[in-house]
Amino acid sequence: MHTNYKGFAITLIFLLGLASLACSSRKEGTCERDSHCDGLTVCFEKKCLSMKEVKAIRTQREEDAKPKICKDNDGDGVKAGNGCKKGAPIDCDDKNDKMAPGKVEICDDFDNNCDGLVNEGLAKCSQALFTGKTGGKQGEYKLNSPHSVIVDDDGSLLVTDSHHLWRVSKDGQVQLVAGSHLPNFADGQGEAVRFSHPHGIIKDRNGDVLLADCKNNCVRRVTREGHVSHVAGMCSSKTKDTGQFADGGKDQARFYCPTDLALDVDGSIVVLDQGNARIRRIGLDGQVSTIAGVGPVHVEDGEGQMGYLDGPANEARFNDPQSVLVDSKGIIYVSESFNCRIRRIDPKKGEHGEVSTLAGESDTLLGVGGHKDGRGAKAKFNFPHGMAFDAKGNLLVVDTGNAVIRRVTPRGRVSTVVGRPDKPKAKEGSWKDVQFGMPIDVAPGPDGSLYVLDAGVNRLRKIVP
Ligand SMILES: [Ca+2]
Ligand SMILES: [Ca+2]
Ligand SMILES: [Ca+2]
Repeated sequence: MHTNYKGFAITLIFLLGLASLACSSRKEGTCERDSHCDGLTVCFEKKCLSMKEVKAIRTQREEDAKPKICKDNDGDGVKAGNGCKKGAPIDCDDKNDKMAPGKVEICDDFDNNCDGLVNEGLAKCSQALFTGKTGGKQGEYKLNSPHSVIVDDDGSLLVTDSHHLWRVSKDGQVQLVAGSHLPNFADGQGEAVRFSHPHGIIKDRNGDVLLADCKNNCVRRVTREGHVSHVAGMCSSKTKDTGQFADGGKDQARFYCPTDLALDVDGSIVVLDQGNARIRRIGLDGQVSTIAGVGPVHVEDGEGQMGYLDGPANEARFNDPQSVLVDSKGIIYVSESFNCRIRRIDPKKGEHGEVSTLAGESDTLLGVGGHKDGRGAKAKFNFPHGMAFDAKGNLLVVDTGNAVIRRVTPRGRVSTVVGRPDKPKAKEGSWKDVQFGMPIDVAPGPDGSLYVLDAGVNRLRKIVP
C-alpha cells in the first residue's frame, strides 16, 4: 500500500514535469492564446500586442492590399494617392484644384499651398490660429467649446474653453496654462487644476489672471507661474451648492454661474453674475456687494423670467446677461442675450446708481431680436455675447445670433464691423467675405487685428488689418 502510493506520487511528479516542459517549449515572448499575455494585451500571431497595435497592423495590411494609384483628380498639376513615389509632392486635397503644394497662398477659405495653415502671412485676411483639430503649430491640443479671449501685454492670447485656460502665441503656438478636459473643482498647478466651464478672463493690477469659473460658481486667480487659487464665492461644481446668492466676505459670498469680469478704475473687480441676473463687485478688501439687478422675479408658480427694467440699480432687471466692461470713467456696460440689448450702468448717479439702455430693442417676452444698424433703440441685436473696447473706446460686441461683430459708440450708435448676418457659416477670407459660425467673444490686437472665438466651429480666428 505504502509502496504503491509512493509509485503513484513519482508518476504524478513525472507527468507534471512533462507538462511544465511542454509549457517552457513556448519561446520567450511568444503566445498561443490571450491568457498567455498580461491582460492589457492580446495574442495576435503569437505575439502579445495592444489592441491599438493590432488595429494598426490590420489597417496597414488593408492599405497594402489596395491597388496602387497616383493620379491628379482635380487637374491642378499635383498627384495624390498611395502609389505616388516617396518624396514626390503630394496634393493635400485632390478634390480641390485651389489647393496643392507649390501654389501661392491667397485670401480664401483654403490652405492653398498645403502647409497646414490657412491664409498665413496675408494682410486684410482671416486666419485660423487654434482649432478643434490637432496638428501644426498648435500641436496636440484641441480647442473645444471656447468661451472667452483676451490679449495679454506681450500680444499673446489667453483663451478659456470647456475646462481649460490656454495661452496662444501671436503665430498660433498653444500652451496649456491650467485645467483639463474633465470638469470639476481643484486648485493647484497646471494639469492638476480643475475648472468647470471657465468663462470671462481679466488681468488684475498685479498682472495675475482672474477667471469667472461659471459652473464652479466662483472667481479664481491664476498667477504668472500657473498657480490657481480661490478669490471669492464657494467653489463647487455640486448641484446642491449652485443657485445661491449672498453678499459678504470672500468665503461667505455666493455666485450663480459668473460668466465675465471687468477691472474697475479703483482696481476692484466687477463680476457678471449670470445665474443671479445681477452685476456684483469684489472690493479691494475682498468684500462682495451687488451693484445692480434684483435677480429672478418671484411669480405665483415660482421663479419668473428675469425681466427688463431700467431705473435705479437696486430695482433694475436683467435677462441672461453675458458680458461686462468698465470704461475709464467707471461706467459699466452689460450685454444681455435674452433682452438683445446693451445696458449701461452709472454707479454714481442717484442714490443707488442708475441703469439705462444704450442700444437695442426687442420683444423681451420672446427674446427675439434682429439685425439693424442705427442708434439706441433703433438698432437690433440677436443674442449678443462677448464684448471688448476698441482702441477708440467704442464697444466691440459679438452679436452671436447674427454671426457678426458690431461696434457701439459710447453714445449708442451701432454699426456692423465684420461678418455676414445672412450667412451664419464659418468661412475664412477678406474682411468683406469672412463669415462666422457662432462667434462668442472678441478681442482687438495692438496691431489692429481682431481675434474672434467662433464656438460654431471651435476656432480662434485672427482677422489681420
Ligand atoms: Ca488639389
Ligand atoms: Ca488661402
Ligand atoms: Ca497655407
